Amino acid sequence: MDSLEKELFGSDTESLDSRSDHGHDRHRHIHEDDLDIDDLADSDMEHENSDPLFQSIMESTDDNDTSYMPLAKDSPPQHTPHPHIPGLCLHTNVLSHEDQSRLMQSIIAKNFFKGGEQNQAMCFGQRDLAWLDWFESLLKDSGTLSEPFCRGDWTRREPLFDQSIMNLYHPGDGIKPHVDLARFEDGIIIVSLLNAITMDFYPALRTMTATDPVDGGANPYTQTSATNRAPAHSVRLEPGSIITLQGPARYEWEHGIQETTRDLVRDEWINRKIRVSITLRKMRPQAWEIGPTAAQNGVADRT
Ligand SMILES: O=C(O)CCC(=O)C(=O)O
Repeated sequence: MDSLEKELFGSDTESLDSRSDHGHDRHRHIHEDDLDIDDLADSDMEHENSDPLFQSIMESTDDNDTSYMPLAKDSPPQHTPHPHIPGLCLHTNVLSHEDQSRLMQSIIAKNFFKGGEQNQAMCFGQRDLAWLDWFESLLKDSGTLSEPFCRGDWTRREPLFDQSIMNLYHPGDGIKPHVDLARFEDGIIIVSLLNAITMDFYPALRTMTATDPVDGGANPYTQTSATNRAPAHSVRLEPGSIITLQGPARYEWEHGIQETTRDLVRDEWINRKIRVSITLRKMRPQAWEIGPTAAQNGVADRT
C-alpha cells in the first residue's frame, strides 16, 4: 500500500468492542424498545440466551482490549473514495453502537446462523428484508449514498435492495475472492458489524459488465481464484462501517477475505474476533426467472 492509501484505508483503530461506551445519538431511527448489545445478555428473547452465537458474541467482547480506540461520541460519518479502485468508497462511522446492536439483535432473533451452526444466510425479496427497512433511511441520512461517493441512478432505485447475505466470520474464516454475480445490479453495499477485518482487492481474472447474461453460469471466481495471488489493495473494515461498490469496483475487481486469525494493520498484527457482515444488493429483473434457489448457487465460497 502506498502512504496515501495507508493513510486512508490502513487503520490502527481496531475492534469496536461492543462493551465499550462509544454509542452516540447521531441517528434517530432507533425505537425505544431497542436493546443495547450489553442488554441482550439479560433479555429473554427466544434465541438469545441459549444461542451459542449470542454467547460467543458476548465472549468475544474484551474489556481489556487496549487496541480499540473508541470513536468520538459525535464523530460524523466519513466517506472516503478509494484512491486506486474507482467506484469503491469506504464509509466509516456510519452505524452507531446502537445501530449495530439493533441489526445484531434482529440477526439473532431471526436465528439466521442457526445458533452458529451455519455461517451464511440469505434473504430474497423485499418482504424478507422488511427487518432492514429502517436501515435505508440511515444510509440516506448519513450521506452514504450521496454524490460524489455514489454516482448514478442506483441510489434512487426502488426498491433499493431486495437481496441480502449475512456472513458470520470466526477468527480463521474467510471468503474467496470473487466478483458478485451478474444477476445482481450495479450498486452493492457491505455493512460490517462487531469487529474489524481486512478485505483484499484483486484485479478481476474475468471482468464482468452490467449487461452480461444474468445466469452467467457457475461462478468462475470460486475456482480460478483459489490460486495464491497477492492482493493489489487492502481495506480495513471497521465495525459500523460500510463499503459501496459500483462500476469498476463492482465489475472489474474481486474482493475477498483471507482465511487467517490475524491481520497486519500498519505493521501490527491484530487478532481477529467474531465479525458479522450484511451484503445488500438488488436482483436484475430477469434474475427472478432463475429463482432464488438457483440464485444461491455460485455465491462466493465461504470457508
Ligand atoms: O463479508 C464480507 O464483508 C464480504 C461478503 C461478500 O463479499 C459476499 O457475501 O459476497
